[in-house]
This record gives sequence, C-alpha cells and structure tokens, in this order.
Amino acid sequence: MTTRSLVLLPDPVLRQKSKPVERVDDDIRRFADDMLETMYEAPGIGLAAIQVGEPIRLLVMDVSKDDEEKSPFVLINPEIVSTGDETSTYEEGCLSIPDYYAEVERPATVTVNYVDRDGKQRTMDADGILATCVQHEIDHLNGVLFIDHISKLKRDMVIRKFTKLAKQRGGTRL
Ligand code: K1U
Ligand code: ZN
Repeated sequence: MTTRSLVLLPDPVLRQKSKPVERVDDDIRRFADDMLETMYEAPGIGLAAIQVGEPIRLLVMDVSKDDEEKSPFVLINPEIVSTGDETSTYEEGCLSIPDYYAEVERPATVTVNYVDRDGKQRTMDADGILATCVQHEIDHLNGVLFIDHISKLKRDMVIRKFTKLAKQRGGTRL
C-alpha cells in the first residue's frame, strides 16, 4: 500500500465532477487500499478519490474512535437515495483545507446505495458523524466543498488565505 499526495484548496481539480467507476477490479481495490492508508496517515475520518487527484466516484471512511476497532468503508458510485427530515450541525474539517473548521448543517440521517470493494451492491443507513461524513465525501465527488455551505464572506476569506499559502508553498499538493 502507498500513501498519495493530497490536493489542497484552491486547486481547480477539487471542483471537478467525478466519473462513475465502470468495473471493480484489482486496480480499483489497490487504489481503495491506498486511499484508506492515506486517510489513516493524515489522519482523517473520510477521503474522496478527487482529493488525491483521481476524478472517480470512490470514497473511503472510518469514523471509529481511537479506542475502538477499525471500521473501514469503501463506497463506490455512492448515491443518496433518501434523507431524514431532521438536521444536525457538526463542526467539519477537510483534509484539502487543513486546519480550518466550520459548522455545517445537513440532514441528520441518510440512506446511501453503493457498490463495495467486492463489487457487491449495498445500502447504508447512516446517522451521527457517519451521516455527516458520507454527505461531505459525496459532495467532493460532485466538486462541492464544505466551505460552499458557509457564508460567502467566510468562504472568500478561506479561499484568499489558501491562495496565498499555495503561492508561498509553490503548489497545491501536500
Ligand atoms: O473529506 C475530508 O476532507 C476528510 C474529512 C472528513 C470530515 C470531517 C468532519 C466532518 C465531515 C467530514 C476529515 O477527516 S478532516 C479530519 C477530521 O475530522 C479528524 C481527524 C482525526 C480524528 C478525528 C477527526
Ligand atoms: Zn473534505
């Protein structure tokens, strides 16, 4: 397994809409394993393929706590098929926008259809942080960032800050 470089704001790659995965084969499984390793190393609780520069509809998540057994998920071609009526607000972060956090309100429960790493069609009923995380990651597959859910004033400030940092660093890869 290998870790991959993370794509950072304001890289335009993050605004691409990712394409469906046509076939779940060994290459995709290897890529999913690299994604999990990259997420654990960061560390993070989720990661979408576009965040490592691959515009395909694949994401990984593990919201287990440090003192719990690992609980990795690989979701290929995920689709939100329903959301509950209640909302919840969570302070979100993003590995592509390091060290910036903001409260985002989203549906508290979601049902997601997806294909797993064995190519099997599955359904996930998510609540709590898992529901927040899967919505954040599916947003990434559509070129949407969590800062798109906050005020324009705050968003513009964050984009300005990361544009300046990218110029100092000489790029948008970490
Ligand atoms: O998609 C990403 O950029 C990963 C992101 C996922 C996420 C976090 C919070 C709410 C929704 C989605 C992260 O993992 S940021 C890092 C983080 O939240 C974290 C890191 C270590 C331990 C616990 C949380
Ligand atoms: Zn993110």
